[in-house]
Amino acid sequence: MEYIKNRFYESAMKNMTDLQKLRKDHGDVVLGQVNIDQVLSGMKGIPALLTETSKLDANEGIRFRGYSLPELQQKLPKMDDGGEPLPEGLFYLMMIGEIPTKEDVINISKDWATRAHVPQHAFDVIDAIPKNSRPMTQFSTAILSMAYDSVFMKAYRAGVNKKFYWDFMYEDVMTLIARLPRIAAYIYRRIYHNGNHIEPNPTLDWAGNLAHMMGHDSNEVRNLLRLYMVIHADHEGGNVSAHTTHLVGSALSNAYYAFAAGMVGLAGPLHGYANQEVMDWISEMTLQLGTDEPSDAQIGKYIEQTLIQGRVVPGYGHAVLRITDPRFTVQQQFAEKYIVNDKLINTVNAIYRVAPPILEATGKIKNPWPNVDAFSGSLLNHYGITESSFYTVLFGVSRSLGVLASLVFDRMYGLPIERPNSQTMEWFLNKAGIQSEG
Ligand code: CMX
Repeated sequence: MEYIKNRFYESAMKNMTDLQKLRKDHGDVVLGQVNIDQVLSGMKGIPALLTETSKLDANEGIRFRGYSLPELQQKLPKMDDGGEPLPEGLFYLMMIGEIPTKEDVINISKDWATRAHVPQHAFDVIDAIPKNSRPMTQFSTAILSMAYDSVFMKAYRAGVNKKFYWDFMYEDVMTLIARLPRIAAYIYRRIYHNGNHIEPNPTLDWAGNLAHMMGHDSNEVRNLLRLYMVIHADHEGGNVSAHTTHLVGSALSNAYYAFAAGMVGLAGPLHGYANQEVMDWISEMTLQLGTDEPSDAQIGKYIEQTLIQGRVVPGYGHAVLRITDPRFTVQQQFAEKYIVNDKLINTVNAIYRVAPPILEATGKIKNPWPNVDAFSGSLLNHYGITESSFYTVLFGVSRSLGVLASLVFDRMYGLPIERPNSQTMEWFLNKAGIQSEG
């Protein structure tokens, strides 16, 4: 729909003058100092990226274009009263910077429905991969296989002027987002339901259709997936999936390449795979203890054992946050609203009581509080989506909204190829004024 594209163009163009002014007249403004610890601890805290879609505050959590998650639950359009916000609305907000009307959201839903057809070769590629390969392997490979369809790549090869790159990137981004629920559901049904696939229903919203195609088609699951897609959509620009998508895109790789790379990053256990790890860790605990209703004392001992083994407690800690992740809290509230007495959710809540003081007492873990992944698996599990090895794929479908919106901004702003400077150990030793002891 040209309407959304035009609105994006108008709103993003307003920033172009600022961007040009910043680069031309204020390029020498110093943004801060970088110390050795920041570089050697994963570039934490270095302001190095321009990302419009969302901003993370260590002590408050994520804000999308200025709106916190509870505010978005209030303000974004919903399918029905009392339901959860539609991810289409969040996408609109990230792209345009304004809360959409219900009509805007329906426009996006319809646009995505018309683009949702997945080419047969993507299914063939999935089917050629061993069924027991990781779902994220199948997901990222299928995304990569669709690069064949990239209109950006074709336009680039045809020599289109760079000022129009954003337009072709927008087209690829919209098409790719539209196709992801079908790809994800296909992988889900292939692995866990004997390839018994469910055709899409184009009258449903993006997340509702995903619930439908996965075969978990109740109103509550639709609402859960709408919420899930909103809360996982973006976490400013520096996290591994967002940064990777941006970095690969900076080489003018198309959206399929860039997003597939971002998804491979999301698949790591310190990032999106943590949602499965949480479930595995709890399963191991209940198996070892011989009960699915462990006491706080038992949980505490298990956490200590995990730390002694030199493993991480999955779902806890964060590279930026220094509080309980609001995405955790929102899911906890969803459980309180809809679910009565689920043993796994009780255990997740008990871990939340027990883990923070133990993690804090180590003296080295900077954030002892739970992140988004600590809760999500238990909610999905409650509604019968018990296949935890699939959970990171759901995270990936959601993450497309933020990182692909950012990719359109990147091409709109004409951001250049990313190329930070690297140094040898000798250089760092010289800077520190010390000699090698090796
Ligand atoms: N359990 C045990 N140790 C932990 C820990 C946890 N949950 N969180 C941090 N630590 C450790 C680190 O491994 C590090 O140890 P070393 O000094 O021995 O290397 C030390 O505490 C300091 O780490 P930090 O500065 O507090 O945390 P980082 O920024 O390096 O890492 C994160 C952040 C999320 C990778 C880390 O907290 C972690 O591994 N958590 C568990 C995995 C997880 O839940 N990841 C999901 C994050 C959200 C997401 O992206 O989806």
